[in-house]
Amino acid sequence: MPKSRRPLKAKPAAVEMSTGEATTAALLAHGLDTIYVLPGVHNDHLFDAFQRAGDALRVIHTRHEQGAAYMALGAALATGKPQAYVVVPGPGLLNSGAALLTAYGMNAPVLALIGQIPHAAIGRGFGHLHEIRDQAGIIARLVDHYAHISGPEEAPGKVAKAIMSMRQGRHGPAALECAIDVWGKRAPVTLAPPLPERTQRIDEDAVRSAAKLLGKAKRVLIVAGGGAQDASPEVTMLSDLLQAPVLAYRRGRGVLDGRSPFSVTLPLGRELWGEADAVLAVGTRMLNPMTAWGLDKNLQIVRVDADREEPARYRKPKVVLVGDAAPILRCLIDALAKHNSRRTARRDEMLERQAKWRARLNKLAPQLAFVDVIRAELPEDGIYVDEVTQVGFAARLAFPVYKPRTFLSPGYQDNLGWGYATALGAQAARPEVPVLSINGDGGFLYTGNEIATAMRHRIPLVAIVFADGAFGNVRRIQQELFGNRLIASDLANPDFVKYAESFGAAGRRARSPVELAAALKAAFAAREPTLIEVPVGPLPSPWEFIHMPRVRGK
Ligand SMILES: Cc1ncc(C[n+]2csc(CCOP(=O)(O)OP(=O)(O)O)c2C)c(N)n1
Ligand SMILES: [Mg+2]
Repeated sequence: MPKSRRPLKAKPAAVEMSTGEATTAALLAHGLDTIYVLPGVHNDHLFDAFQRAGDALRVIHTRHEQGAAYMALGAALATGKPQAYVVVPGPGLLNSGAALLTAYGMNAPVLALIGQIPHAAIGRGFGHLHEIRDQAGIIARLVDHYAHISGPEEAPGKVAKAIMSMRQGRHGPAALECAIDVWGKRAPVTLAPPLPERTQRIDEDAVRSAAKLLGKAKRVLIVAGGGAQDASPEVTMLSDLLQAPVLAYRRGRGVLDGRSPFSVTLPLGRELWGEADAVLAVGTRMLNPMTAWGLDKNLQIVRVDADREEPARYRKPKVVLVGDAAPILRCLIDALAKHNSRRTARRDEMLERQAKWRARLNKLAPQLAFVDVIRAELPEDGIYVDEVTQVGFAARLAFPVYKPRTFLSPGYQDNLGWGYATALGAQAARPEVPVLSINGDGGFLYTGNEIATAMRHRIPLVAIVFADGAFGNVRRIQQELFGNRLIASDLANPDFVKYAESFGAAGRRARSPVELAAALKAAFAAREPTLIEVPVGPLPSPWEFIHMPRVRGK
């Protein structure tokens, strides 16, 4: 037998490259093929490395750093995979801050690559361009994993660790910082493959306890959060085995197909919470149900969470299962074979209760008419990106989501203005499916400048602006709770159709749900950047369906 010429485990050869090149090579080795950026002198050598990477790396430059960071966030949420953005230090970092904060709150794998002043000057307060006091400290407060790259040889390892931190355990953002005079430094570098994922150990005793508890319970409610997005088949099967409705309000939508009568949002979810004798919470903080709707000793809780700290943060549950949801739930399904009770089918009951609540929600009929049109026109696998606006609030209650990762809602930050740029990132990362961004006129102009980015990079995002000439939500609160003493809530708007057209994008106006249906049909067929203005008047308040009183406990 001839001797093999290729040793199986050869140590990869060192190649001389710059820190920027080593970082770029490491990002590519981890499967990142797009990067969202706003350049500047601190990162010039990194950008030169991007340029040299050629077609291997798509570089999408935005018009504001928040746009770059939100785009990376939208791409991460739409794909479930790590995404990265690059900004200059100081103002660049701070401009991206709200998006990074939101990525943290949403456990989204977003990597921030941030420039720095000259290495030797860091911490000395000389007043270099874009200097900010204790940048490392500021970043470290925003993300769980932060590292400083001090030279080319350490870049691959630091990128690998950062990316590992973003997808291991509780997912989330990470940041890497590098000085202006270090990105271009050259040295021999050994590139390494991505770190192997650690296999998780599942606590079989806890699985058995959970199966016994849930198997015996008469009325189980499943609560799904963002951590359940990759466990859709398992949650669906458990819902069936336990005849348990699945409550998801924002981050867990689409885990159970919204066409199932067992798929529940608010307010029906609260009613079911009040009746449940057991809850299976999957990848959710469950803050609102526990604190607003109440707890008592008749409600036994099983929590599945990737973060060991999370389950007992507010109240210690009966059973805790730590790790990724899907494999844990598969073990739970197996264990239930032995412990589950015989159950009567709840399908008819759920159909009836869904219909009853939909009738009560008719108070929001003006918004719901738009929600229904959007659902009818957005294809089954289309991605809907939420905003802090009236039609958005109604959609959180009544928009049926068919598939995981197709309803992106900003989580507990609920930060106005995240929507357009986040949707642009989702569309850049998932060019094969239509993405729809909905906005109020207040929120839209936070990142509406990124229509320029949609045009420059031909990203065919379709967006709606519901224009009521106001921070409508704030204005209604002032009217209803503060004796109509209006302050800082009226808006002077551009003509949004002309605004879109001035960028070369398609602008349309739709004055009714019927006209919106036609505009959406045309926009999804054209596949070009489109902005649809929908003029609206004041809309009825959704809050009685969202902030609901206690149903159990004291
Ligand atoms: C970053 C941020 N700033 C402020 C707010 C407070 N806020 C909530 S809703 C709202 C007004 C939204 O106005 P608009 O986008 O026009 O939607 P509308 O309520 O009019 O439909 C404001 C200012 C917020 N949620 N996030
Ligand atoms: Mg408004």
